[in-house]
Amino acid sequence: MNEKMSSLYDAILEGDVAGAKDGVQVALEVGLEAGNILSEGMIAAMKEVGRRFEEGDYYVPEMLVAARAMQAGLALLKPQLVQGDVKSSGTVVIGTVKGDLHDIGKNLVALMLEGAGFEVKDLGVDVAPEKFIETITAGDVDIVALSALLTTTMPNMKSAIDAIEQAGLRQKVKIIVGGAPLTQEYANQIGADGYSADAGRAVSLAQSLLQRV
Ligand code: B1M
Repeated sequence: MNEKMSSLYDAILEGDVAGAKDGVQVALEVGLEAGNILSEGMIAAMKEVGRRFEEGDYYVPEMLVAARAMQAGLALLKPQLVQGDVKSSGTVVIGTVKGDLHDIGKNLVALMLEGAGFEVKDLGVDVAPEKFIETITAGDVDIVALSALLTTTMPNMKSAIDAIEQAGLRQKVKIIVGGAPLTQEYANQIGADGYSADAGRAVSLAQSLLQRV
């Protein structure tokens, strides 16, 4: 790994907010590409954090400070990530499903969608099905994007989809799902219209579902 990238990676791993900001700044200054900084320097570090947590080397507080450092770095990278000339239109309501507090991936998806021209209503984390229904009912929503990071909260995606169906709103919106434990097969099983493994692909998925590519 590039030396600049590796100090960014280490800063996130250590939960060093100032180091993560410096790391992003320096990586951009030396001309590294924003997408690479994100995937190799930052997302890779969060994967390592997860691995260390699984091994029992890290605990929740370490995950939390790493997440803070990641978010601080992301804020600096945001202007570079959202550059692009493809502009779409449409409104996406996004949220991490009930019971789940992970928001970094969801925030990235929201950021990329905004960068591609979508209007994004971000409902945050731990979002109950009723909140999605309320938002769809209140306005013009084209796409509902659901995020889940825990195997225990994945079923809450199905609950949200079922509730939208029961409220008679299913035909009004496309529903897309994503998050580390998800698969295309699971998305099919729960009746989603699409699945994407990462934020970039969430944009092309949204565009293709609205046929605005
Ligand atoms: Co948690 N956590 N966590 N955690 N955490 C995981 C997910 C875990 C895999 C760690 C591990 O064991 N290896 C594990 C889940 C295991 C499982 O379910 N099988 C886990 C656990 C167990 C827990 C707790 C239960 C721990 C505890 O309390 N004992 C607890 C649960 C709290 C809750 O939610 N109720 C918990 C808490 C936390 C923190 C709060 C400390 C913190 C989150 C802080 C925050 O988000 N603000 C945290 C963190 C940081 C992680 C890891 C280390 C990193 C997650 C992350 O931000 N990744 C994570 C380990 C891992 O993922 N390997 C872990 C970076 C991010 C960019 O990737 O979110 O995958 P990701 O998003 C990607 C794609 O998935 C996709 O695009 C994104 C960008 O490319 N995507 C979508 C995501 N959402 C999408 C939606 C779409 C499309 C694509 O819409 C269509």
